Amino acid sequence: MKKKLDKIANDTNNFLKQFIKKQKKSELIIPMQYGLFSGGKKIRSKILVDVGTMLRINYKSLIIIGAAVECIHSYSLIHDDLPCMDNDLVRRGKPSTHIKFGESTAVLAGNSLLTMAFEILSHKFLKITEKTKINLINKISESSGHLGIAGGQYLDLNYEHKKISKKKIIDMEIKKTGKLFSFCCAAPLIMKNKSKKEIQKFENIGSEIGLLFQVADDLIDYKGNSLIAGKKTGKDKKRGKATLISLLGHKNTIKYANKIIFDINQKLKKYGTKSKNLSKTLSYILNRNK
Ligand code: GRG
Repeated sequence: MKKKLDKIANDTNNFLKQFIKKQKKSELIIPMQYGLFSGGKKIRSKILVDVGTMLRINYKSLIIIGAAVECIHSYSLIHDDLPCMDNDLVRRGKPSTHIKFGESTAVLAGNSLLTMAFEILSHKFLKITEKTKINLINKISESSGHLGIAGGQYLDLNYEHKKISKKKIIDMEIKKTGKLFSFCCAAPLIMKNKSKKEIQKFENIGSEIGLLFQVADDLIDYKGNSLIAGKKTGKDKKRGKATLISLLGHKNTIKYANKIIFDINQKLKKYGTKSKNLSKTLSYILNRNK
């Protein structure tokens, strides 16, 4: 599993390096590269490759689409660390982008990574029909905006120091983290022109994977080692973040996470051995320590 993930990370980084190299230079390239290449796991690309391989989509296209996803993901991390958001000084074991380059540069580098995702998806080297490109861009935009990452982040900040119901916490975590995973699960079906119903089914699986990922992230914050995690831990409690751990406790949250895995695996059963890689990725997500 780790070997496959590292290969995907490597291929994605190589693609992005080449893509940036072919562009005209600008002052923002260095902070953008800092946000992109400072050691992210590329787990979203792995999910995309797992689902895409189930549908026999060629690896190269999956890496290109994953690269666009990773641009949006890196953008969200740069902005998440800003003083007006979670105010984090360290990310992936290194100074956050705004600590290294200043706040305004970090905002602009983040924005440029967002738009780079659309440059990648609309580029001619992605050998899919124009219609499919538009459908992918439509879905990834929806996942990133007020109904997705940005909206979820708004709720996350708004819920601090408040008593929030389980339903609302789950909705917030699915938006903030789950929607990008939904895109990764839906993209291969969009590429294969599957029905709306089938696409929705995989979007729902993606939301559950994202929720699992966020719960695992909260568990790392609760009990993890900051040196291994590459970021400060124990922050959620201090900031009064509304998490499932704060509501259900540590033990019940682990049970809840295992139940998510069980439910997803039930849904994947009908795909037989083709879904084996995706199932393995789920266990990795829960058991990771960074
Ligand atoms: C990006 C559209 C957009 C808006 C910005 C700041 C913000 C609004 C959203 C923040 C969302 C956020 C940071 C959610 C947390 C998701 C999460 C658990 C990130 C950690 O992901 P990993 O562990 O990171 O995959 P690596 O370092 O491995 O890449």
